[in-house]
Amino acid sequence: MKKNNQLVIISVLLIVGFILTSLISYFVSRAALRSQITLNQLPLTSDNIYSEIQRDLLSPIFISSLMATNTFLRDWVIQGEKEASQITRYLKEIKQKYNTFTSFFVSERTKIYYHADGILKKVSPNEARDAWYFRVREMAPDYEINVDPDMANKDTMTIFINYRVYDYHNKFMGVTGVGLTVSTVKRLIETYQERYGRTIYFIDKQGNVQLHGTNFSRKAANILQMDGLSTLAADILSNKKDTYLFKSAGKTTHLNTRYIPEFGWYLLVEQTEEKAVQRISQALIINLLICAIITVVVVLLTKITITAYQKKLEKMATEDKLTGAYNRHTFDIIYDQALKEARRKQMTFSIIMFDIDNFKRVNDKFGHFAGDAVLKNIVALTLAGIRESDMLCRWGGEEFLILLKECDLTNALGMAEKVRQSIKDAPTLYKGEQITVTVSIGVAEYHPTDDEDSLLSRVDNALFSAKANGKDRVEVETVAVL
Ligand code: GH3
Ligand code: MG
Ligand code: MG
Repeated sequence: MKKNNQLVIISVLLIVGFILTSLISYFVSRAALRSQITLNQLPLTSDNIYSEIQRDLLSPIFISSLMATNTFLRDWVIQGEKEASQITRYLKEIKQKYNTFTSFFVSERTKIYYHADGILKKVSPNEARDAWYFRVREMAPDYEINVDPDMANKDTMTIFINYRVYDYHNKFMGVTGVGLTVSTVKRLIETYQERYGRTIYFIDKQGNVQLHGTNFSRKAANILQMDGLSTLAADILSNKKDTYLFKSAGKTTHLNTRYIPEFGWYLLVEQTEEKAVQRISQALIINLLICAIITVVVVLLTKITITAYQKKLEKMATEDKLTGAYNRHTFDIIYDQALKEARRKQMTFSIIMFDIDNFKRVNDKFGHFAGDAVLKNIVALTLAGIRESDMLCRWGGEEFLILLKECDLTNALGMAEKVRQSIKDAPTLYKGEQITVTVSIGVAEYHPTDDEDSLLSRVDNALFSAKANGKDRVEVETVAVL
């Protein structure tokens, strides 16, 4: 019972310890992973995309500035915009040479919109689509970058560089510039999506999705209507912070936002943590499995060790070290049981007591170790001669007791004689010497009037008689009948 308690405590300690360390390492890893996503991966992606966009815009801005200061263009306008073919040829050359998506000029005087393929229309302040022109006309900086559908190209989403044009007296005379498709930005989005499983898209200041990759799975067109994002929309659109965490379709999603002033848009980079967390979860399961195996092995080993140790202790407590016969302490217990049993069941039992004759001489002649060998040999011989239910005990130095259960005096006498003879007949071999010893034996049978001492003193007397009567013999002492 105690042994099992210890095992239960060890198991519980191991299991609790293992589970705790495994869980702690799981949560630490997950926190590290999350901060890596939010502090590292997403901002880096956002930075990269932003710097690519800026790099892509650099050369169109330069081209547009050249167009705005081009003397041909300005002279042609000053001279009254006579031949439209001249300006469209110029715009076409710009478009072809610099591989832009479109190129244009809008005249302030005539409000005509010229582009590479001819005259498109006249811009009007009443037309919402032309609002950009009237905005640029009023603005202070030399140019703006604007993302709009291109009227000249089936309303393809286009990044326009709108550059103000002045005549030689610094008077505003129109707007020129080039347009680029958003395909480069789109390609960038795809690359990041494929390589890192990130979702990248742009929203305008109202939250409308303006640009996204091919596998964009959100159904709503505005983040205000998006699952998980709607509650964050206000913060995102006011640029309150740049990292967010939300649940969408049951997945924990990390979001990084960045305002792109060139477009007036927000760049949103999202990543779910499920895949990466899955790896950590697998590690957790493997950890727990290993821990379970270790626990089972440790508990088994402990059980085996404790059992073996306990057996050893039991042996030490009950047996005589030299001979392996029972010790006196054990004899007391068995003897007590035998007495009680005999009284209760009205059964009999007998006791044999024997002492080696002239043992001192053996020690003197052959040495103490030879004496030990003789003692061991006698125990072996005796054990071979008695029944399994009989119990041999080393009573003193070279004195032994045999408790014979359910055995009357006659049988006990026979047994004693057998023991005496077998010892006499089998000398002990020690370092080439043959040591023959004899034993004197006393026998007594239990009598219902016996207490603990009386039976033992009878058998002791019997042994004394055997010694007195010449040793190497068996004597009996019976209860004196009054
Ligand atoms: P007796 O026939 O009268 O019994 O003569 P004895 O020589 O056997 O006399 P006694 O019983 O007095 O001597 C017992 C001797 O047994 C003395 C002691 O040194 C020896 N002895 C007791 N225990 C051990 C033991 O464990 N090993 C050895 N080698 N000798 C022991
Ligand atoms: Mg003796
Ligand atoms: Mg003795």
